[in-house]
Formats: sequence, C-alpha cells, structure tokens
Amino acid sequence: MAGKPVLHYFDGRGRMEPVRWLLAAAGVEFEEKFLKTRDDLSRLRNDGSLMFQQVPMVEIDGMKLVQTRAILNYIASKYNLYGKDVKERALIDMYAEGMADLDEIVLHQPYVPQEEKEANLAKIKDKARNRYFPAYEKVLKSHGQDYLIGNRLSRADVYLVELLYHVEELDPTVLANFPQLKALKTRVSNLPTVKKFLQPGSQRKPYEDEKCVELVMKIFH
Ligand SMILES: N[C@@H](CCC(=O)N[C@@H](CS)C(=O)NCC(=O)O)C(=O)O
Repeated sequence: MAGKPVLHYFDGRGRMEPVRWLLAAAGVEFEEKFLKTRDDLSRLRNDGSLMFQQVPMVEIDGMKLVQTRAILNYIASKYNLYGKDVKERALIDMYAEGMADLDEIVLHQPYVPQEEKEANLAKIKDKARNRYFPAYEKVLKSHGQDYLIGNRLSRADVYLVELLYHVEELDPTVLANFPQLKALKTRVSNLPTVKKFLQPGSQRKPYEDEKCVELVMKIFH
C-alpha cells in the first residue's frame, strides 16, 4: 500500500490549506513536514525537490508535485471529486478558478503591510459580496441540488466552503444574504470527513497570527 501523502510547507494556511481541506474531505490521512527556517527551504531546493524552487510541494504516489492547482487536480481526480465527464470537469475548473482568484487576495491579508490591511480587507469584502458569492449562490439556486455540480460533492464545493469559513473570519456577516451558500456550508461541514477536520486538534490551520507571519518572512524573504 502506498504511504501517506507528505505535505511540505510552513505551519500555516497559505497556499497549502486547500490541499489539506481536499485531502481531509476525501478521507485521506496525510503527514506534514513543516519548513521552519530558510535552510529548510534551501535543502528542498538544493536536492531538486522543488521544480520551480517553490512550495507547496506534496509527495504522493512516487511524485513530488508542485503548483497548487496541479496538486488539487491530482487529488480530485484520484478521489473522484472531479465530476463525471469533461463538461462537469470544465464547470468545476471554472468555479474553482473564480475561488482561486478570490483566495489570492484572502490568503495575503495577514501578510500585507499594516497600512494596506484596511484597503485589502475592503477589497475582499467587495469581491466576496458583489462578485464571487452571488455567482455561486446563483448556480446553487438555479438547479436546487445539494452541490455546485448537482448531487455529487466535488473539489469546487470543498474549496468554496473553505473560503466561506475564511472570509467569514474577516467579515462575519458576509453570508447574511446568501441562503444557498449557508446551506452548502452546513451540508459540507456535516460530512463525516469534514466534520472531523473541523474539530480542534485536526491538521486544519488557524488564521495566521503575527508569529506565523514572522516565520514566513524568515523563510521566504
Ligand atoms: N503558482 C505557485 C506559487 C507558489 C508560491 O508562490 N509559493 C511561495 C510560498 S506560498 C514560494 O515558494 N515562494 C518562494 C519563491 O517564489 O521563491 C503555486 O500555486 O503553487
């Protein structure tokens, strides 16, 4: 039997958190090797483990995968979270790319300089409330089924629910006018695998605090 996937990243959300969520939702156990210093990153770079000298990197099925979306696509394909045909897959990709665009501003919030935090937060609120969340609400409302792609969980649902939690931490009332998104969040959160991941003590990471930001600066800058 193949060993558990090994995730190489720092001990924080960043770009690895969607990978943790997806593996957890698929019920896959994984190990984590945390980068703690610049030397840890240099070691991975020097031994040729990082194709573009960057993390996230995931060791899985004899491969050292980098590029977050490629990692997510592989996990989704392997664990049947990528639709049943090419059309469903195209929709999943389209939905997930929108999520990745929103996530790009969300995941940077702890790292933007103090004087830019307010503006970045305003941008997150605006994009979540007026662009991305209404679009996913409309999809769910249009077919009235349980998940973005009909009645089958996909990587898009898992990513969206992760984002709903993350944006709610920054903007607690953001879901007030999105009943479909609230229902999706409840539904996905109640899946046994996700429920377990949402419990304290799981490998889910908290919102990055100052200590984590300092660590990231030390490793990457
Ligand atoms: N497109 C890449 C971007 C990866 C990325 O920017 N990784 C950062 C850490 S979150 C990094 O390794 N930075 C160091 C560098 O770019 O040299 C992905 O999605 O995986």
